[in-house]
Amino acid sequence: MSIEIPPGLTELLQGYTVEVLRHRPSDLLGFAADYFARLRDARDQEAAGGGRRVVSFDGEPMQTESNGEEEPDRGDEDSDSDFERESPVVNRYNRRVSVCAEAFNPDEEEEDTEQREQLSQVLDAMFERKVKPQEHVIDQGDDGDNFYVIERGLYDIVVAKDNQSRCVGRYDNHGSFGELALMYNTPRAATIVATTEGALWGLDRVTFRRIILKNNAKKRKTYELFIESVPLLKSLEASERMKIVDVIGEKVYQDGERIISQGDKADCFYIVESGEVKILIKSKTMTSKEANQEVEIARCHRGQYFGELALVTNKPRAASAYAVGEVKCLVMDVQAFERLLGPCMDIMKRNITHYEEQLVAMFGSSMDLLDPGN
Ligand code: 1OR
Ligand code: 1OR
Repeated sequence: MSIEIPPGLTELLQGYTVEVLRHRPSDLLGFAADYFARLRDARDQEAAGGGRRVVSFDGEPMQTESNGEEEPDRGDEDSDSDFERESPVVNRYNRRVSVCAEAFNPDEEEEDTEQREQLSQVLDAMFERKVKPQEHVIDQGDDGDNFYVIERGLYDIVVAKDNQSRCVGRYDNHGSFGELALMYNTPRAATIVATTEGALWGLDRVTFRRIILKNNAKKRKTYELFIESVPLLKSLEASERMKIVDVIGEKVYQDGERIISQGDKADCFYIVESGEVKILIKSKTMTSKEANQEVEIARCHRGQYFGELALVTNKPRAASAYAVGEVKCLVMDVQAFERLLGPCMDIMKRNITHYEEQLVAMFGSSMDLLDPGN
């Protein structure tokens, strides 16, 4: 999601913040009201062609756009009386506040440049493909030519086994497919059929391999040790864990950010890489006043997983998940979850039974978390 920051906002807030840090007023709100009122007065005065004060909030001299002259320093110490007397200067030429305290890191810079280059290579190579209902985008058993990202449309995933074709899943207007044959040099593992009119973005095999395989190698280095340490994944073979590394993505959440919303449709599974995630639930059995209040029911830490319940039961999310502090999660889509985590299903189901026991203990037996009505 991108949010457009109005021009001037950063400078405005920076200016205010700096003055607060300088004066450390006890009444923040009063200080803010006064500061911004003075700022506005000064602006209006300037607009009316009046002389501009060239002193900062605390009386320090500074350059202005119009005259470049400095007012003599009156030697005043910082004090709230300055704050009362002086108008803040309204211009973008205020003393610059350093906003970037981070040290310059040439490795990161290089990586950024590389990522931008890769992205532009991918964008250059991508082509649009329109599809009609019943069109096969991929046929199981074929050699892999392209990888596809869904722009829109519904697509069934059909797998033939023992002479029987079975629809094992579906993409609903987002996601991507066709990576397996290209990554592992294997025949197409499934047939993908459009069930509506749709549009896809394709990427050719050569570009896909050049970029994705390189990134996969990097991902293996980054996540291999962590993935080996995740208790849920202990029962997998080393090669199966590697495939998990190939498909995972990383998402970062800020303190308080919602990761999962109770009642939403589910399409991915999470493993906590760092930070803490709290799980909150709204009980429907409570009175209407209380019904919207969330109760914390669990916390997940590094190496623990969440978001499996809705995928296993094929129901909406049973609870909400929020970041506590900054959180990094590894995320896997439902198709990869079903394809790769089959061997861990018993462990997850056993833990789901524990949720039910807890639920009964917390809310009484009248509420069934796994009932779709809830
Ligand atoms: P591909 O290049 O093999 C078919 O071409 C694509 O279907 C495949 O890459 C995946 O992107 C996508 N098993 C195999 N392939 C799947 C599956 C899948 N789901 C999506 N694809 N599943 C296991 C079926 C036994 C998961 C079903 C939800
Ligand atoms: P999900 O896909 O339903 C919310 O999305 C996630 O919260 C859920 O998967 C679980 O991974 C996670 N009851 C239900 N969901 C829980 C629970 C839980 N704990 C974690 N999640 N209980 C807590 C048991 C200690 C029982 C409810 C009182």
